[in-house]
Order: sequence, then structure tokens, then C-alpha cells
Amino acid sequence: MALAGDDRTYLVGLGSNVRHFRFGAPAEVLRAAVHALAQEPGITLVAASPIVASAPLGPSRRRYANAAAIVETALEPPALLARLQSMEARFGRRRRGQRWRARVLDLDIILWSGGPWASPGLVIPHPAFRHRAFVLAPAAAIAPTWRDPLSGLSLRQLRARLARPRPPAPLARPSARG
Ligand code: A4P
Ligand code: MG
Repeated sequence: MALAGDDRTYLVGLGSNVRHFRFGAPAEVLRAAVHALAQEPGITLVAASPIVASAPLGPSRRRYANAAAIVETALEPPALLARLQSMEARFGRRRRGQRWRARVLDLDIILWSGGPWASPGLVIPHPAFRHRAFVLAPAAAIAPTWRDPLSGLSLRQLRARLARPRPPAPLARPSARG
């Protein structure tokens, strides 16, 4: 695909754990959201991952559907975040202060082609993504070699690191007996 010189590539994380009155179950909400992303003016959808089901992290008890998408756009990170938040609102998400509450649609910027970014209300890479299988599994399915600019590890490596069981804790004291 031919790209304009000022295009940026973004990895977007998608999550839902509430039914939508029209689209239905969370997985259907994400399918509709990927479709809507592809229709957004000035945004090109490059890839969309399979949708995974995941147990909730945090206070909400409802199970999530999660996915990842790669998009190209000339938008700077704050402008893309504003567009993603207006999409969330169009899908019926209401922000009532409480963090991590159940939501129809959550769109996070996980990585972008410009390396680390920090501005008021926006940090890239997303600060928690390295510890979340529900982000890394779909992301590694579409961008296995994309490297986290902070750790230097690829999404495939980050995902494998998460899946690997932890080594047993060392013994507190070596045995006195031979
Ligand atoms: N913000 C800062 N950096 C970013 C970024 N890279 N991308 C700010 C998106 N937003 C970013 O987010 C709160 C504020 O974070 C935004 O106003 C933005 O300025 P929010 O979407 O309004 O609220 P939130 O999603 O409740 O908070 P947060 O901290 O983004 O939570 P997460 O990390 O999105 O986690 N369990 C499962 N299984 N699957 C999930 O998808 N998601 C969450 C929410 C909890 N548990 C989950 C899942
Ligand atoms: Mg969020």
C-alpha cells in the first residue's frame, strides 16, 4: 500500500464487556467498532485481530471481548485519541468518573510508530499493556515483530514472557545436610 510521507501507524486495543442495544454481545460490538474504524475519515484500517474472550481484570464482573487493530493516519496521537473517544461516545459509552467500570467500548492507543509519547491525558506505550494477555494475544496475532520502544521486546516476546510460568521461588536457606 502506498503511504503519504506523514502517515503514522498505530496499534489500537479494543475492549467491551457490555451489550449494545443494536449490535448485541461484546464480540459483536467489537466487530462493529472495527468496521466503524475503517469508515473514519482520514484513518486507514490495515489489520484487525481475531476477537478473544477474557476474564475481567478489576472490579467489573462481566467477561470481556478484546481485540487489536492497526491503523494508519496523519493524525498526531492526541488527535487520534480524541477521535477514538468520540467513537466510544457514539457507541453509547458514558464517562461517569469511575475508572475501569463496565463499558460498551474502550479504545486505547497501545503503540505508535513514533516511539514513546507523553502529553496531558495520553501516554504511549499504554502503561499497563505489557502485563495484559488480553492486549498482547490479539496484538501479537497482527504485529508479532513490532517492538515496545521501552523494553526493546517484540509483541511476540512480550506475550511469550507473560505465558511462561514463573520459575519456582529460590529456597530461603540452603539445606545444611549434604
Ligand atoms: N489515557 C492515557 N494514555 C492513554 C492511551 N495510551 N490510550 C487516558 C487511551 N487512553 C489513554 O481512560 C482513562 C484516561 O486514560 C483517558 O481519559 C485518557 O486520557 P478511559 O478509557 O477513560 O478509562 P478506563 O479505560 O476505565 O481507564 P484505563 O486506565 O484506560 O483502563 P484500561 O487500561 O483501559 O483498562 N479486563 C479485560 N479482560 N479486558 C479489558 O479490556 N479493560 C480494563 C480497563 C479493565 N479490565 C479489563 C479490560
Ligand atoms: Mg481506556
